[in-house]
Amino acid sequence: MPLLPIDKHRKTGAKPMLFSCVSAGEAFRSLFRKALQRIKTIQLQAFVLLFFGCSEKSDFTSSLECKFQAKDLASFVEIPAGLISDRLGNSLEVPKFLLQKTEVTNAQFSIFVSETGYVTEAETDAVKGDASSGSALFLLPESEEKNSSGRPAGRGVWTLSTDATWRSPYGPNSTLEGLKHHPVVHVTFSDALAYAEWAGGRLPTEMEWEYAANLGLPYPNDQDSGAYDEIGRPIANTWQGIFPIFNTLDDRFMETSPVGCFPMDRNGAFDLIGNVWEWTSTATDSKTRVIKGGSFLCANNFCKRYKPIARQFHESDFSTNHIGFRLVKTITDHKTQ
Ligand SMILES: [Ca+2]
Ligand SMILES: [Ca+2]
Repeated sequence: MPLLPIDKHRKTGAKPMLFSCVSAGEAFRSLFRKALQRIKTIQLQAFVLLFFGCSEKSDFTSSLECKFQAKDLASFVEIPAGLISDRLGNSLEVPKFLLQKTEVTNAQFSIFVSETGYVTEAETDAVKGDASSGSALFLLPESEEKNSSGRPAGRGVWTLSTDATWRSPYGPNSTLEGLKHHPVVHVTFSDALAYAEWAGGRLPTEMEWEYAANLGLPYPNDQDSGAYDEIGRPIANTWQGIFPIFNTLDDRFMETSPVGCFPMDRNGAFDLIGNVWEWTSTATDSKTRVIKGGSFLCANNFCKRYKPIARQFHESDFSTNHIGFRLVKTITDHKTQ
């Protein structure tokens, strides 16, 4: 039996019928989530969710309305100077800098491409027809319906697709329709650098990103507080449920969400935590960079790397459908660069 009513709402705009563990109210959900997290095996978690925790739900939490406003696009917030501990435990001073409020969107990247003629690495690979090249695409678990793009559903696995590019984020025959304000994906580190140079910004260092994300947490001493509120409600786009088997969609979004749909952090920025991983300029070796923040695929049972302190290494020339980026700008006296 299919487990997921996949995101029909993306096409229709209608509120989705969700299978969600909230039927007895928020307090119950919090207790249920904690109990579920104590159950060690994925199979048993799935059994408990299916038979005790999930009910059909036609109305979604009204507190999670999209906060996106067009003026936030390409706008920045100032992050004050401060100290952070580096990986060796040394205190590192982070000068003040400007942080882009949102992840770079498809609309923004489209302007860059139209003005420069830039071709991303994934697109170049596709032209070459190299079977070993392409961009990584996560195939969603089987569902009753294919999503609006008609992309194939899988069993919650990764595949390599030469047809998955920033223009076709869901793979073959998909388009950017309805995704204008979603973060651009299928971009490599070089693609992000090219955009940054054109836009007059740069990519953050790992420490800058982590410092800003820590400052933005609702509770500075709680690394989970950027993803879930006090009673366990999602406040960032991650994966609720058992990854990669099914997603309860407590946060509404199976994949990327439009930027700014979750609460603003204490810096005035959006989606540092979750939605898409974000490239940083910090290299771990000649071929990899650090990415930060986790994505819509981060679940408590598998990946909790939505914590600001968490880090992931990723090949610089390899793109996926859950990695994007945002820009920062250096503040030098009264000038920015
Ligand atoms: Ca989600
Ligand atoms: Ca993010």
